Amino acid sequence: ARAQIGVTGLAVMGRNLARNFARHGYTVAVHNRSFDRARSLVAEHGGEGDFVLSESMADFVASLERPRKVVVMVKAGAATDAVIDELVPLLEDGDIVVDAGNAHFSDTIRRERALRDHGLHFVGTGVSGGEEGALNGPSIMPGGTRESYESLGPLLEEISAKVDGVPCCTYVGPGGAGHFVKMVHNGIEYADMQLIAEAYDLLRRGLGASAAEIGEIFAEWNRGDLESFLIETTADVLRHVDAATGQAFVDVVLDQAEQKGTGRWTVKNGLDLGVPITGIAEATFARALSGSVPQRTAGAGLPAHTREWEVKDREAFVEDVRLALYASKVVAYSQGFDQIAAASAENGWGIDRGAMARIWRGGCIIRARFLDRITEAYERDAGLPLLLADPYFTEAVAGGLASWRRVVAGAAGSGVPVPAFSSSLAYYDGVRARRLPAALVQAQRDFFGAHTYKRVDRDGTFHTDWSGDRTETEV
Ligand code: NBP
Repeated sequence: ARAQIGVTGLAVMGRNLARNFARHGYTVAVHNRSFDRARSLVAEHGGEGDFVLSESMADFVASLERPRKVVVMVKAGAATDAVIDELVPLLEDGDIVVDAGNAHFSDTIRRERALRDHGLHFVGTGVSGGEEGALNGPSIMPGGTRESYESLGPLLEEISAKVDGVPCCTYVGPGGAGHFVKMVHNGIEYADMQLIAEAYDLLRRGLGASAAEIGEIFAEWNRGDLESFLIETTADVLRHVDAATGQAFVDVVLDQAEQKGTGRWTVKNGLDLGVPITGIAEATFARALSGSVPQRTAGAGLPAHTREWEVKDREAFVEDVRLALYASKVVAYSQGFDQIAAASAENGWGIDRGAMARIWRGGCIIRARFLDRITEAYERDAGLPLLLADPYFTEAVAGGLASWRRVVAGAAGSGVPVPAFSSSLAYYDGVRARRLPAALVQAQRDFFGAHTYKRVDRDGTFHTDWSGDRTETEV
């Protein structure tokens, strides 16, 4: 046994993770169900480091130093269970199985319990950054036992992305915590992308600007608070010209966004936890609307009753959109971090939200300058109930409020759909309201369902006899 780490599942992701380990000087055992993939990895990249090639799972396991560390990087779902079932009888007490695929956290909770009964550590790990990240440094979100992190963590930190020399990998929490955080990361990514798309649409319709011109605006934005991978790639995509037609590339792409499902998972979980993640939900539904072809066909040409968007000062308008984008983005992140806090409390995961923002600064799709500000906010107050209430963010959003309101009102008046911008503003106004019309909703619930209500002026739970003499009783 001489390999320090093993990777089984050598499609794009596993292959690149294995190469990443090898390039960092580790001896890497490699295995794949169909041997060809394993053989070609070593044939093509064997020179990058020290690989131990095995055809059978038994040889692969035997080639690993103890405690064995096996990274499973196969298709999420049944394939992961199949590989685990094959691995378990070959492993020994204290060995570590790392599922680096995109598992749903509930599967991870189930698998972690099952492997614990076998004396094994199961580490459900979020890995973000796609192919490129896997090879050159992803953001890594490992769950499982703290004990497993002691031997596994240093290897994962070594191959992760680094920002200011700090690894984009840290222990997240027990059980399904790692995959949960990865799920919310993806949900936030949905929100971020939708907000950027809305900003683009506003600029396009408000200014009548070309895609390339808007690309320049995004490139400029990338030099300020909005600096991020997604803004940078947006600038790049918008300036790209389609070779076949000579048109702006974005103009020849069909306007129907697809999804692999992690946004949906995040929204479902938000509903289960009762956490209003409206930014992520609007983004997920916006993709669904874009793909609702029969509805869009039937709806095209519905009356609009809009007015022309008169942009008098081009620069001021661009700045309004920028500030509205930033404020909406803060709301989406604030909501996502609430979701992490709620799940962490419910499952006893003890997740440090500031550390999550820190490990998202590099390697992953939502990497951004402003994540530093989030880490700082949770360092000031680890139990912060609302990111928007951190002094830095309160001030940052306040500075853009007038712009945000102008943009959302202007969009409504001229008929530009901005579900994520407007719902973020509605959330902001809701969360800062001292009194909400929920009082009426609760009164109605008591009226027709005898669901009772509480009063603002005294303790207790009450019901009014609505169908009788309307006397109030304490229940
Ligand atoms: P795929 O998701 O396409 O899975 C292909 C791999 O799964 C191959 O190695 C294949 O073996 C193996 N496999 C299958 Br399918 N069924 C199997 C079974 N019953 N037993 C053993 N092996 C089986 O690979 P990927 O795109 O590299 O992604 C790997 C994981 O990483 C997924 O969970 C994915 O969601 C996640 N992820 C992907 C990205 C990305 O950007 N692609 C990013 C982050 C996370 P074979 O070669 O013998 O068919």
